[in-house]
Amino acid sequence: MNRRDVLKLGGLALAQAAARRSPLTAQTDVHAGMPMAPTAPEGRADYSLRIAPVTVELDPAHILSTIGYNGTAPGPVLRMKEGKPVTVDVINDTDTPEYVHWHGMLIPVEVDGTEEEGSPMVPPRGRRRFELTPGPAGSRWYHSHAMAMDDLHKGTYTGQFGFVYVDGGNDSGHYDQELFLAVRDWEPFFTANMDDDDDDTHDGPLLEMPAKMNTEPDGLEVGSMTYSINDKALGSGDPIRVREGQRLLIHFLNASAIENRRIALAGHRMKVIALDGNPVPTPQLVDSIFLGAGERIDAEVEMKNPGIWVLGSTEKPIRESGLGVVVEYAGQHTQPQWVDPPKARWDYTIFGAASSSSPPPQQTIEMAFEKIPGGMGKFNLWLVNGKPYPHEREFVLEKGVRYRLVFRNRTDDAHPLHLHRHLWELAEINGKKTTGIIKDTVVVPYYGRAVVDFTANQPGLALFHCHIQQHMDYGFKALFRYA
Ligand SMILES: [Cu+2]
Repeated sequence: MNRRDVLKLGGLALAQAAARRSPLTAQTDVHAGMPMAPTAPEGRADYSLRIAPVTVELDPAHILSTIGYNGTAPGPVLRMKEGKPVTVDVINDTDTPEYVHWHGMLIPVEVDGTEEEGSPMVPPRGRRRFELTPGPAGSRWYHSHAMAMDDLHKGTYTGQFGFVYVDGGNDSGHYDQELFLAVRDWEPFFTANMDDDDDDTHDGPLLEMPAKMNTEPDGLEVGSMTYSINDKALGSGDPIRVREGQRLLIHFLNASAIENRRIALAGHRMKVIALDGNPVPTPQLVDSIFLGAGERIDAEVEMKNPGIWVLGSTEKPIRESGLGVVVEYAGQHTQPQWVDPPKARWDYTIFGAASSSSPPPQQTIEMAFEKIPGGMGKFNLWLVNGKPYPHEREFVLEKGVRYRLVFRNRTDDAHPLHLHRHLWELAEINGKKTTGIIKDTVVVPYYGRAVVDFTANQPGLALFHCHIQQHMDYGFKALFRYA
């Protein structure tokens, strides 16, 4: 038993005790009166997803048991046509209720797949048919939206994730290869001394640093033992085989429940063309990309540096624990090479437009985030505007109004914030203005500020939350509703 195992076991017992004391485990019942989809569908659906235990062989030394879709983790890449309605059967071969969320789609609460919004669950050992109209076009993804709390075998800690690519009919298609690469952490464990790998988000002013810091000791957080891209650890499985002169389109997804990540392809620069599946106004070549949990990036890569290279995490210990894949040019026989990319801070605003074509916001909603340190053996709690979930009637939208959300991050972590069933436009990151970047998730830098605008055009409940599962489960969420 190594040190990490000890931490894992000790932390688990302590964490379970903490969870029993947490007032946030109690859920409000929002199911009353919700329309339910038929549970015994007739005929074949366009897609079916079977939720069941799977084995994932990251490499011969790391064979994991988790829950996946259709016998694999990640699940299949689902391709759908924008605006063409589809049916999806979800079959739940587990003993707990499940929710399949379609991240980045503009769809009604009945199919959005969250307990908080009142979407119908897929019952244990049961099934449910969903009907949805995919959109907008671009790289979306599907994943479990079950609460996990202190159970590291539930929700996004499991292998229940996969890409869904919505074809808008105008993809250029001038690529020699199209790859879907999901970045993952595995074997989560509770830890009291978390390395903050995700704090590499800015060197700007710490606009939201509190004058008086809370110096209480932090509670337990979640770390990981092993990592992968899709279902393989670096060096295991097939390399990505390329030829000189090819152009690749890579769809990246950070499907981690736990961490934001920086990724690079040694020997190459990548041209970012879309963020969260939405084309950016100004594509840019970068040495590395930064993906908050839940975010996607589409990048073009020109293969013009023959060799055998590593595409993976820029952090050596993470890469060496599996987060990477070998990219091999035809006819090369060297060892895979890694080269650290130049240090650069991630800056969304370089992909923005020079001038705005959006209407100005009519109303502003302030959202300040705080962490209440849990102390030894317990979990931290997260507050939005000083209060825990559910913020019953705090965030009420009027249909048709354009809102500005001001995110004030008064914590020492970078949080990937996500609003369901809506897309927002980045307006400001740490005081730096931008326009034209459409996203569904944004990383608000530690002690920093992000400002986004969106038009309230999706009536129904909409869940807002941090995409780090533990943060969401312990208070970092709020429900938006329409008047
Ligand atoms: Cu968070």
